[in-house]
Amino acid sequence: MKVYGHPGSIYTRMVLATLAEKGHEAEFVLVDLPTGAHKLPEHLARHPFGVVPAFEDNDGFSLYESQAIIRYLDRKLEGPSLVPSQPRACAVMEQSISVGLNYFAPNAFKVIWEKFLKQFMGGGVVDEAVVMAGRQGMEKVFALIDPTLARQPFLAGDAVSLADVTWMPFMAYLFPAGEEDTVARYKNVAAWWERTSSRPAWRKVTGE
Ligand SMILES: N[C@@H](CCC(=O)N[C@@H](CS)C(=O)NCC(=O)O)C(=O)O
Repeated sequence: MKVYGHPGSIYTRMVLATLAEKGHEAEFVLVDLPTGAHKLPEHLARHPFGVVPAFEDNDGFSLYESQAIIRYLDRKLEGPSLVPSQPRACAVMEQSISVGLNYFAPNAFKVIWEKFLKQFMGGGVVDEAVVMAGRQGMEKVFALIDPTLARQPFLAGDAVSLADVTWMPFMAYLFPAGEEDTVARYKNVAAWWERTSSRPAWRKVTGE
């Protein structure tokens, strides 16, 4: 199996975290985002929208889009299931993934971009209005999930799932972006982050 991506890429990390939680490895093929390798014909053949990650199984079966890849890996590989088997629990996981991708991620990314990534991509002054808007949107989501995380250790219940795998790569960049105080205001979110980010699987993803 091959994963085409970049080790710092949020969406690539969802795939790497899934593999690590399942206890599997894949060949990692670097697509060097800073040099624009993702826009070359070679990569466009793997991903028509020219982003990472892309995936190829041993028999040549290929996929793009992280959500499709992580579901495929979960179903195909042996190891702990990352999708609850009961219909309601599974729907709750999907709801959490959807909240993560549609309401948390765009807001978190505004803050991550302004306060962390922008400096590596040609600089420019931090737009405080964008940071404020992003932080506000993010806090609305944290306020929603904090009581849930008081009752259960992981986003979808008692076990780590694809929901945690989807949220974690965004969460991780809030810290180099200097948002630890924002996270700390939601003590159950902070405890969840401590719990999930100290897992060997996540440490493997970040190379710690
Ligand atoms: N919907 C895609 C999003 C992938 C994505 O946005 N990847 C980023 C890296 S985290 C990327 O390749 N960005 C390069 C670009 O947009 O030019 C997925 O879930 O896989």
